[in-house]
Amino acid sequence: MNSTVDSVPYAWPYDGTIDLDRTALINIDWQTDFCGPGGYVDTMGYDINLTRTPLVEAQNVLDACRRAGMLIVHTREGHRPDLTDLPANKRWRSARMGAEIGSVGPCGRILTRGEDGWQIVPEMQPRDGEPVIDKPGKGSFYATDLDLILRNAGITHLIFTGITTDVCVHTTMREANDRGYECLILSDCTGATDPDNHDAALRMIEMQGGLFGSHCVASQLYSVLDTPVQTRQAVTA
Ligand code: C5J
Repeated sequence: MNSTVDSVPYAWPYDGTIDLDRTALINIDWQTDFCGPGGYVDTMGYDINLTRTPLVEAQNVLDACRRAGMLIVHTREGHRPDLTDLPANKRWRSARMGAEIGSVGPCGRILTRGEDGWQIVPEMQPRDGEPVIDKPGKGSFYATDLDLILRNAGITHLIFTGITTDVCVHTTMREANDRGYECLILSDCTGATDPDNHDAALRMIEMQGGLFGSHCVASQLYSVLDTPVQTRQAVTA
């Protein structure tokens, strides 16, 4: 079994050997609002196949990490039903896109806790015991107890799947990096509403010797987890 992942711009992790007891898988915002028909991203007019396609490999990674016994954490972006945690500028910008947060769309109130669109899609459903972090912002550390949960569990290394690459995944990776977590993003388990932004987000990570960590495709991780990987059919919207 390999002890490091063949990733860009350096073999991950920086400290030489993966310790699965200190490594968590973080699944960012696999919600209908970001990858399902009638959700927030769809209502804004973006192509949800871009955010839905990486679901297949993300599921494979989730299975493999569960079998490896790793801590699995899920996040959800969304706001309180009374919208008291929704900044006025975020609301205004969403309204400009015809998808005002808190207004009623095909999947219930957009990006609002408890609504259908806010739910994590069935493919990535959390299991009992896996922490779910509700966040009002793009970053998963801001205004949440994620850091406390990770530190209490002895976690020092993070592996990311999720959507979108350039927004919530990147923001969370940056927040984690500043807190000293060693981060790896799985490039085929993330997607953006613009393919160029996805590519650019990965390129940014490569700067300065690995600005926020490293990235690779999921198949590079499997040799480290050393568990059989299930193959799934592609998911289309
Ligand atoms: C966005 C996210 N793009 N989960 N949220 O608004 O990336």
